[in-house]
Amino acid sequence: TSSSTAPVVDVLCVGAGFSGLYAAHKTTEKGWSFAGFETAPSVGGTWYWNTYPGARCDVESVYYSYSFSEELQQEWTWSERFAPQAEILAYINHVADRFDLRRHFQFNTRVVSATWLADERLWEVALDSGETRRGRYLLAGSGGLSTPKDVDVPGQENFAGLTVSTSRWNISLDDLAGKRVAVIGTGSSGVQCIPLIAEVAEHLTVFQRTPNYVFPARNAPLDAETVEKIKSNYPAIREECRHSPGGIPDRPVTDRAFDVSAEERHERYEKAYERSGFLGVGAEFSDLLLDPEANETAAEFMRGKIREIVDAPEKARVLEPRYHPLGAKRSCFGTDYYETFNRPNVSVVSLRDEPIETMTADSIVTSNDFYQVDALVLAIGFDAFTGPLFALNITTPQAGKLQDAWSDGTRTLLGIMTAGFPNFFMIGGPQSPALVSNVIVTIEQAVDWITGLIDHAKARGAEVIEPTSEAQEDWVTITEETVGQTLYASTDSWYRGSNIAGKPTTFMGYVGGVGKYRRMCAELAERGYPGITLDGHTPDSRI
Ligand code: NA7
Repeated sequence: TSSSTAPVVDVLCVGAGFSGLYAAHKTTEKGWSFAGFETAPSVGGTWYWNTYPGARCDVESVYYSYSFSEELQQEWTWSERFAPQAEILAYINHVADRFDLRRHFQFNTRVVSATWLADERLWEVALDSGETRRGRYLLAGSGGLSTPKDVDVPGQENFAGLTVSTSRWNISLDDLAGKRVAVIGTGSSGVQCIPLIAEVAEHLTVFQRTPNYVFPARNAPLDAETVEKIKSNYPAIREECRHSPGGIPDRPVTDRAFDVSAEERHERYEKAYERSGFLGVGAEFSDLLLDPEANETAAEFMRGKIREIVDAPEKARVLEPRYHPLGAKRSCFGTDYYETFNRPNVSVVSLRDEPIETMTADSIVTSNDFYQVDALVLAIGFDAFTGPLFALNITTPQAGKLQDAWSDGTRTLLGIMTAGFPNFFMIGGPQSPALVSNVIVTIEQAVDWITGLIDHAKARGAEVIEPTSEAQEDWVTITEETVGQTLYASTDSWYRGSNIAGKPTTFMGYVGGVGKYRRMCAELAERGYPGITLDGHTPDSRI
């Protein structure tokens, strides 16, 4: 079963999404050999799979795109402020063709395990085809939101009607036409597909567990003038993104919610609501994610909007978010989301009031009632960050399996490396800024930094790169102290792993900002990479 004839490569890489493609480009340009593996038949990663109606990015496309090539950013023109999934996928395909990257990947191929061969100082990946491949470095470009959460809706296996998951959408919207449809889940995916399903379904029942804050996306076509303005200034805009908190041009605020009068606060929220996006209501004051009372002013503003939009007071009551602070769990951006609940064919069931007890062949049974449905749409989220990594069964002789090393919580250095797993690098991994930023900025930075570190090691004739456990503890402390000051730390969400039963709760991101993170990474490089051993040696075990 082994392909011992296949050459040993420099870089083995999992995934042909934004991460894997840039890694392939960057490393092969350096002349390193590269072998990538992708489960899907083609490139795109999360944008390959998430084809549900209404799927689009809620980071503006002019920022949510690669910055490594000036030619690329000049020749590609985005059509909308927030590009739909199909356009983002077309862009990724364009990049793959333009830089001739497909030839570096084996598609329809899943990595089933990755094992560090300590004597040979090589990684060996086993593929679902039965083949194995060996390489010096293992890169995980497997994504943060790529492993769908297991279905945990009681009795779902009894349901005999059409069932589809947003993250593996394989039907057309027409297949839901004239049907009684149930959507379970009201995170970003549910919020994006609900208004479109409502237009075709005979009846749509939304089963909502936790109402979230849904801001108007304010999507619109991009006019030629805006595009021209951005393109003529792209390098500077990209530079601003790289040094910003969130990977998008910043709108710095220094004043706190109670620094201004109630009237002024309201006016500012109104303007922010018009602007929307990640620099909208949730970013209007500097303390909204720090002070629960400050946050409550923004939360109550949003509840007011919902009461204004939704005609039926009972529906509005159910839709009003009240179980978590605004922004502490991923905010959603919708188009006609709350308006959709004014349609006569749309109803909402609060699972907080009446939990699902079971399902039958054609109904959902709650503690109070039963709802007859023909089709079930699951928008229940992902096993974020660690799900895709653990699926790789990454093992070393000294540390065992990654899932065992992290059984009490995720531990990384910079979200890029982890002790006990030499020559293993994560692109946009847990405890990097990927979680709460424009992920493309973090992906490019991570690949550039990783290749810089490998260059440094090669220049010294070192083959094995590994963080010390002391340095890793330093980073874990930094990420925990940074998040500990915020309302993220006390809110249950997929950010912390609390959407998966039994998953240890560790916050999955560094929330100090991409700019600050970039500086810290650069500084480590300038200092000769303290905290990282090269063939067992390091200038300092701490960062
Ligand atoms: P999310 O944001 O994790 O949302 C999942 C939704 O599904 C959320 O409303 C959950 O309610 C709900 N859910 C999950 N399991 C159940 C069960 N068993 N019963 C009822 N409701 C359930 O995933 P998305 O795909 O929408 O978005 C993921 C990210 O993609 C998003 O944040 C962006 O970064 C892009 P809960 O809140 O847990 O009560």
